[in-house]
Amino acid sequence: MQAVPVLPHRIRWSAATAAFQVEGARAEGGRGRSVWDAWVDTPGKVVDGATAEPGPDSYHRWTDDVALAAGLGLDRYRFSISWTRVQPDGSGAPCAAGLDYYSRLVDDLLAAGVTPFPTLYHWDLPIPLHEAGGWTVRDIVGRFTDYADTVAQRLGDRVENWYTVNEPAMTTLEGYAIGSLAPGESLLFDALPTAHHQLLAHGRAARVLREHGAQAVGVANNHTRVLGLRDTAADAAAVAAYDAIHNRVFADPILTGAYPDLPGIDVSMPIVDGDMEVISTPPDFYAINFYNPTTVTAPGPDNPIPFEIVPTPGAPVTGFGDEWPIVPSALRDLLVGFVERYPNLPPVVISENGASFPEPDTCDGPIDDADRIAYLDGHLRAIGEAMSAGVRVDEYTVWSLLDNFEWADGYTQRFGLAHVDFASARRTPKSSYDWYRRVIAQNRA
Ligand code: GBH
Repeated sequence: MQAVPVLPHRIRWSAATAAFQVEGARAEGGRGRSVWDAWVDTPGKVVDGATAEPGPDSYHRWTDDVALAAGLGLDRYRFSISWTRVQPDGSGAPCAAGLDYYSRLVDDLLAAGVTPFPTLYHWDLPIPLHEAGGWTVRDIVGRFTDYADTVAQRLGDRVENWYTVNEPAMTTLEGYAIGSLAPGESLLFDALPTAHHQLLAHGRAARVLREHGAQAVGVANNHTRVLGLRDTAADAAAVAAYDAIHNRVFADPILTGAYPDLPGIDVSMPIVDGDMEVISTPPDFYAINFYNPTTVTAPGPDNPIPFEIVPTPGAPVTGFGDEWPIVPSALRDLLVGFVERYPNLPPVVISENGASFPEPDTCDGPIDDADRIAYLDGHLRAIGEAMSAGVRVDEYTVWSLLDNFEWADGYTQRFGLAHVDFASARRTPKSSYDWYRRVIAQNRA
């Protein structure tokens, strides 16, 4: 058996899920509907018409998830809270059953020795708020802050660490710019104000959470290392443009207090006096979801977009194909590049990292997911190299604790350390689960 990676310093170990992807039970407990309910109920939006129900059915089987987390020896478990379970219409009085569910989950995690690390918003925007303009309008900021306050009133006595918003870049780019994820808008660059409203919602919610005793609050930003296809000035310009729109729009405001220049993109952010101070309140940690690099090249002459995304030459790929090249060194380079770009970078939390590969729908025992182990092993070694080069990394999180509903890809992409038979919701640890358990134990030894 190959030795597991051992990092140069001790870090915390975690694994993640998100409410819509694991809970099922969409009509139970007084839960309201989100843009993702509308999306899965629209024919043709999700592969095989999957509706996220029952899925892993964590609304009923959360104790199985707690047992999986404890069995790994996790320090922390990252899960998300469904806004529509807590405030079914996105505002107003809380729904007791929703808050009770998360309160039990928190209690059971603590009893199992696992620290809860919830995310307030992992893409499930309540429908009434979407109809009022969603993340395109400033009103959402106050709604989100009120939601954060409602959750913190109930859980703040036991939860000290919070993620506010998951991957604002994906909501802006996939949700509002190109429409490959809910709510499915095609605003192109006019989607950029949704970035500002998400970051401001984070900043305001962070203040409220701290008033309720929170110790550490951050955004979980999705970042990619941007590579040029060719070594030309035109491709370097394409790299700068894509890096600005995917990475810097979401990182610079937090870490420098200003948006980057967006060459070739004609849009201004809806900034009101004081916003940037709220957004750039020094964060306790900087969370990064990392999956893959992105290779770009200069656009063709009639392309209004200043870059073109192309497959990464020579890279093996995950179950997503060319969209998802496997290049672990890109994570090292990204982390080292971040410290160079943002000298005041706080300790980094890797809030998601993982991969999907084709796996069977049913199994009689542990699936031998050697490809997932190789992916995680490579990325942990890349993190170790970044740490040795001076990057402070405090925590690492695998996406995902268990197979779940993979958004537009339904149940066709499995990311779990544990296999889920979606006909019975039975969980079966894969080889990678045992491997991750050994990684955690060895790194503590
Ligand atoms: C993260 O997104 C999410 O936080 C998490 O919920 C998700 O399950 C995980 O990573 C794996 O994807 O081509 O229309 O099918 C990372 C960004 C967003 C990239 C969805 C792939 C596919 C959209 N991912 N996207 S589509």
